[in-house]
Amino acid sequence: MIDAAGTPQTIRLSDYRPPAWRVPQVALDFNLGAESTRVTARLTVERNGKRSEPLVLDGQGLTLVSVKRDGVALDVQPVGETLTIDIPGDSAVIETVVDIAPATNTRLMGLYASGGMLCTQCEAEGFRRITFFPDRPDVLSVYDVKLTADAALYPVLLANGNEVATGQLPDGRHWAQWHDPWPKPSYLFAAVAGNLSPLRDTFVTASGRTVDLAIWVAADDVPRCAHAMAALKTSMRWDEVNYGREYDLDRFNIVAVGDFNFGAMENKGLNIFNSRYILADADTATDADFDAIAAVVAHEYFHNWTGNRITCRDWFQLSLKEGLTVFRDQQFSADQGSAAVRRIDDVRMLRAGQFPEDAGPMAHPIRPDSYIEISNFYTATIYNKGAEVIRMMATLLGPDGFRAGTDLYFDRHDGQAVTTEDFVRSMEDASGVDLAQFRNWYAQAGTPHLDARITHDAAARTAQLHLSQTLAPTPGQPVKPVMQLPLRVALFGGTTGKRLGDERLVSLTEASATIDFDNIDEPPVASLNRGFSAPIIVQSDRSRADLAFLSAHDDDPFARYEALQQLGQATLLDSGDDSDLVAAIGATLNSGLDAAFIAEAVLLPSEAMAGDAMAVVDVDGLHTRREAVRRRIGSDLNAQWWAVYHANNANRYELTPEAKGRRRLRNVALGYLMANDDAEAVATAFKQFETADNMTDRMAALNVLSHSNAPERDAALAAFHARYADNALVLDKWFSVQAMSTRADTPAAVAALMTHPDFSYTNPNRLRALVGAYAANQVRFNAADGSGYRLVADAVLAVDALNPQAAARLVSPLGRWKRFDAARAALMRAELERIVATEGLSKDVFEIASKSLV
Ligand code: 0A1
Ligand code: ZN
Repeated sequence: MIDAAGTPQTIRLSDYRPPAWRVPQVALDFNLGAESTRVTARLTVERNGKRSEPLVLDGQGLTLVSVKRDGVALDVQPVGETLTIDIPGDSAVIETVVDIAPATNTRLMGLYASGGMLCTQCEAEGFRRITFFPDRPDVLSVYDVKLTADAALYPVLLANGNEVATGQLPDGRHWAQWHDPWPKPSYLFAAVAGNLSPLRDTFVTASGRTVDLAIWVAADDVPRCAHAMAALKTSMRWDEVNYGREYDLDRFNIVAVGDFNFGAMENKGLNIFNSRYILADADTATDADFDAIAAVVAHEYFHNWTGNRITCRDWFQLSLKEGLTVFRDQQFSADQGSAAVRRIDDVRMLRAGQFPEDAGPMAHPIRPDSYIEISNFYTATIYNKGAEVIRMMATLLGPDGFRAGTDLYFDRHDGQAVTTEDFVRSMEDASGVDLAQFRNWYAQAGTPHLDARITHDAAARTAQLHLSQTLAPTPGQPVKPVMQLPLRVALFGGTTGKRLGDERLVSLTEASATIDFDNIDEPPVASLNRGFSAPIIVQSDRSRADLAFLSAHDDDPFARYEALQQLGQATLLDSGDDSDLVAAIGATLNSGLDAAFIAEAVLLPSEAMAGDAMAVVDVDGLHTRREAVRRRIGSDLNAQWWAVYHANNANRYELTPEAKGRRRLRNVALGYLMANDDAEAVATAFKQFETADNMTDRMAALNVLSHSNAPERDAALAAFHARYADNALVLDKWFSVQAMSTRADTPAAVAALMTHPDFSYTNPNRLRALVGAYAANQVRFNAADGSGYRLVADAVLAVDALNPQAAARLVSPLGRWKRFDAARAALMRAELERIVATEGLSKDVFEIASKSLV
């Protein structure tokens, strides 16, 4: 809502009130056309208790044709974005008729056109762009939906639930009628019309019901759906086994679309996906793409219970469904391959995406107190930190306690729209564990810091672990409470390398505490926050030698990885000798551990990660230093890297965890071999590029070449573009690899790519592939002349007029100005000010840009 002065209004959790009217039944009739669609909605409304307000319906961009109350025409008009209807009694049937224009809907919210089909996106507040409705998640309705469309243009007509009737009309149009028996909020409504072909399969549930599964795509893409289908079936079984949750409709449909603002959407019985999370084969998708597809398919499927059967009372509770569902998809992925490597990936994502958010101007708790535009709160905090909070509860309750907690949550709240508090109370009631202090995790923003020191009393044979925690102020939260931190810790003998006693779960509930260990006969080295048991930043007095020691001896794979990463981080931040790091990497290469693990461990922290640990990011110094360390690792261990490269060459392509791990390690080796840009390495990379039988190896070769000055670089880029000119998802990779190049000419190259015929402001994937990737290229986006900032701000303004959600996502890199030197900070602020001063700005962009200037 925009007030009279034109300032967007803040929505507050403290203002929540239950709806005045309920809508138990909805009948929607769509007369579909790309240019114009007529939507007739019949809402059965009932007064909620003694509430006296009129019925207030949300509507945005709708052309109102008529309104009836109990069959009688009313003379009412919308005011701003609401339509108010007086109802004398306690119930009524309200019928509205509106016209909408899918073809010109560039926001991709509501009903829109993509690649010749019509599809919907309603979360969070898109349903109001389809029809007048109380568009809030605590209004649950049973939907009957009739779709009528041209049979040649749109032979397939899909909506939520089960298909109940179909028919042909004499004018070449046809129709389908769908019924969803499960009451749902409007944000889970979906409809699709298109010329689509299915990949079909079936799944028999634990209680013996057969579910018809279908993934709908363009006919040519059907062969690329097999991996997604396999992931769907694995997810359905996994949720039965691990959470006792069975699917609850006769059909499960997935549709892939090329233009989509996010990753995918869990609409009841009709998931709609960004095609990048469905389509894959060896020639066009990397191993990482395959893994992401399985994770997103699982995520959306798991929402059927955590999100759909039990939904959110209001949008402040978003992490109720998202944090829990991310945790569930992380557990699922961990079960499909190496759990340790998945944990490393999850933590890397949290540190790269969420920690900076928690340290910046948009920092918010996983249950925010206020927002201007809810679309801006689909964040790494709500999703990934939300998942860490669930994980900590699982750690504190133990597997049986946690399962009892989720069982109780499903029993107690099935069919309801609830709060994060309801979830925590189920956990407490089922397990008897007191989570009073733990609830701070829902209300507090910011990443706790933990300081850990160890002392040893040789005479008494004891050790003491001294822990203290702090949480810095965040916007609107100057004073922070003490947090409860579940810490898995163990001690290792510095002489024998053996673990001293069992791992312990320490629950730190005070600002500081000392933990005593008995029977400690040798100087101990502490393994801290094992498995990343709490989403915090640990500072310790462990020496470089201690870290090298743990990188060789720790028996927790995450902690072992972490030790080498911290040694790498220390090396990037100091200018001193790095031979201990080189030796530790060499030892890890020889450790005999799983290839996928080694590949992650031996990589240096990114420039962004190292920058986050500095008081002021030294953009150029850090890049120079990191490149020097990489060259040293590449040359000192040259023979080992070549050996790894050759030893991990596969005869033929396979998609097993082992084969993926070997590809990963081999390509990490190639990266180190290329660090010195020597001719043999360049020739090897180019040969790999040309002869690879899969996208992982081809893309890895293109990636290492992209940073190089060798002529093979341009040849490879040209060949790649020619080969994949017809495949939008692969062309996205072609844009990204250039935007992420560390070459000094990247700013100019990105500026040129913005005018490439294949670039488009309207496709969110393409926009993210070029502009989003560039903004994550620390050394080149932060070019000292401010050209990177200007380019991104120009893109924000160009996109805002078309798609505010996509534009808003590009603003946050500029909001990090406090982390940079005064000259860069001034340049970034100037761009933010230019954005905020632009007339007609969306509230999406306004919220992030204005908060970033504070
Ligand atoms: N609930 C989806 C995320 C999502 C949110 C908004 C969207 O449209 C703008 C689309 C998807 C999920 O968690 O996957
Ligand atoms: Zn989700």
